[in-house]
Amino acid sequence: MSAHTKNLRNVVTLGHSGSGKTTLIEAMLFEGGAIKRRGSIEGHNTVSDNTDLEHEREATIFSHQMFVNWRKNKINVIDTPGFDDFVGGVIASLKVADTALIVLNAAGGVEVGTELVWEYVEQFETPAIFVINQMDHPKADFEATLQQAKERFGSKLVPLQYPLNSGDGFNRIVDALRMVMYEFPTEGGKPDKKPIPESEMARTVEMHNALVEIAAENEEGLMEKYFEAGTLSEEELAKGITIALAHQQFFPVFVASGLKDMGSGRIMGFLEDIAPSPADRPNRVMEDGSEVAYDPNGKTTLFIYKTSSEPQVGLLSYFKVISGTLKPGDELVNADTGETERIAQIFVSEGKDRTPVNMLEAGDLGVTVKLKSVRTNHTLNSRGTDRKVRPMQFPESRIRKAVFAENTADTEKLFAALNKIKEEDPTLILEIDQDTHETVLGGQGQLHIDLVKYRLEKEYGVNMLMRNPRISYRETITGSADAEYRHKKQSGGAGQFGEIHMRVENYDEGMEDPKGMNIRQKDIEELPWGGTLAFYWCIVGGAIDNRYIGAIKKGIMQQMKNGPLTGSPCQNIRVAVYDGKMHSVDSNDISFQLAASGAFREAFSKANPQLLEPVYRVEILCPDESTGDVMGDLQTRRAMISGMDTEGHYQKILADVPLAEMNDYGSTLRSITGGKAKFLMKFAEYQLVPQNVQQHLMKRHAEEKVEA
Ligand SMILES: Nc1nc2c(ncn2[C@@H]2O[C@H](COP(=O)(O)OP(=O)(O)OP(=O)(O)O)[C@@H](O)[C@H]2O)c(=O)[nH]1
Ligand SMILES: [Mg+2]
Repeated sequence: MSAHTKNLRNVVTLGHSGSGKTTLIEAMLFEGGAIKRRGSIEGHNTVSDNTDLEHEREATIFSHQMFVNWRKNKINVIDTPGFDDFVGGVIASLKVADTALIVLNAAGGVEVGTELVWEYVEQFETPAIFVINQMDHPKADFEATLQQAKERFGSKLVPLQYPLNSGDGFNRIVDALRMVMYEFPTEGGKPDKKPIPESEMARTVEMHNALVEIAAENEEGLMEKYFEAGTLSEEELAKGITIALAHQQFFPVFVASGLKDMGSGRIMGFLEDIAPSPADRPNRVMEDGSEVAYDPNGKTTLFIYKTSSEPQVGLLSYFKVISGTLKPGDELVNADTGETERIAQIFVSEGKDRTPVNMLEAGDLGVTVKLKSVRTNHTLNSRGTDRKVRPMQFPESRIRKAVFAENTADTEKLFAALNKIKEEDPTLILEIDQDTHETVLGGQGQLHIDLVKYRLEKEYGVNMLMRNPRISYRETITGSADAEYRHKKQSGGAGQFGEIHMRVENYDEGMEDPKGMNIRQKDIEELPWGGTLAFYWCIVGGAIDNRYIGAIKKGIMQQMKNGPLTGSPCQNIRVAVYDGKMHSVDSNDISFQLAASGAFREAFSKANPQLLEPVYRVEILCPDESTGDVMGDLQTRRAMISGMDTEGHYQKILADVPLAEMNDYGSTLRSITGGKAKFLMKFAEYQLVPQNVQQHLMKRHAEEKVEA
């Protein structure tokens, strides 16, 4: 259960939902002897999909860590959800995997889920192996799937195998690396190795030669030998393609049927012979740029890639040993919190089950319990080591809902439960919007949010309601205006007096200083809600004492927090205070604060105030045939299309879309493309709101003010 670094293979399965990842892993575990009988998706008894939620949906929702021994090697396998709403599991798994196993459905070709995971594989620079799976499916089409994959992923995709038959009777695979034909018994499992039929020889030799060329191209010494001898030995061939795979110069394509248990043994053999161990991967680059090798004799460092909680057990922390050899009882320091953690027990994970082990070498994956301060993305080090693994970045929310408890009395319970669920799921965001004061839950899609709601009810007994959240608008001005404002109060006791003359203008970074003013002080301030206040103090002849600057700025800021149009924060404004009056007895901070507020309000209102709305950069990937529908829908959302790119049979559309128009976009996109499109969104900037929308929002604000 423990293995040396060089005997480890860390594999992540990736691919469109339903391509057969979980089923294929089940076959691998069975062939490697990790399980005595193969479970199935419909039987709700696979090692990977082991939660009630997954049984109910018959799909993977969480990433799951398992392992299987294959000859001398330990293959750690992480299964990931193909459903895009759970992309967090894909990112976390790729972070610790050394090889990606990309599963394609031979009956479906390159589906959009595969497109998206490919982008992550490229980002992480993970060596990748493709499997054209479900060859037993009546509609399986190896050639068409391979063709699509080549068109999309490029010429580095090279088949190592092809099927001799497909559909119901599928049982024969020709292997061009080993130059053999595998013939499977009807029940699958261990194939007979047979000579390649004469009629297939020419094709297989051609494929074999293509592999020899890849090997030769990727190692200088081999190229010379290849030229001299016209071929390479088996060993040289293996060495060459090992290098090519490790450097993402070669993506081999395998053939399999996970359901019929055909082909998984050969894939594991390839993982053993050719795929990189952690020791063969480039050094890990830490946050400070330093490099750490997967060295079992180095100082111990762990990286936490996932946490989850289990009733009775508490928090489980899943990790990769980045360096050193971890043993039970080790004391490690959390580089993110400074807390010392004692690792009482270490386990290897087998889906739902765990087995304690007495050591894990660098590169291995494991799980531990009861750590106090540990969260996803944390690094733990042996004392005296100061490493921090670069944290994973997760995509921004693609759906946002204002949430509240059905019974107000449950509010505290709801948020405590949400915080717990969020701890296990870094793609879930829970925040109180500073402007709208709503509690907003952000996630990756409707299903993601629905599952949270479901868990709250089932596991925590609390009902959550949701609605589309209010948008945080901003206010600015497009013109320039002056105002003079006097604050004066003389009833009873001490009086108050302050008078301010100011000019407000729109502020643009890098603009020239205001003309005709005597600038005495200039403060460019980043506002807590985004944007800038450029404050110019241009008082001459001591009309207002310098000691009131603080109070005056405070007055301006108070007004800016609560803009005159809709009560939204103001931004990108330049204020020049150039004149005023003070009184030797009655002037004080509060007088000038109020005068500044008043002057700002007046000037702002005269300077052509405008509402700004958050605009998101949306990246959509959709099949060619749906492009028209997707564009048509975008037009109804006030979108500005900024780019289009062809990627295989897909179009990548870039558009800037106001957040107010993005409600439930995921569901709409799914319905207009039959679930064949994906999208990402990221805040871009605040932009002016069209006049009609501004009028509507101001009216709504005025009505709400009256109601309040
Ligand atoms: N005919 C056939 N069906 C398969 C094969 N592999 C999986 N299936 C079926 O396809 C469905 C989905 O299989 P899964 O293994 O759950 O696919 P997955 O890729 O793990 O799906 P997600 O977890 O949603 O990403 C199930 O009904 C399987 O029985 C195969 O090789 N041949
Ligand atoms: Mg699955």
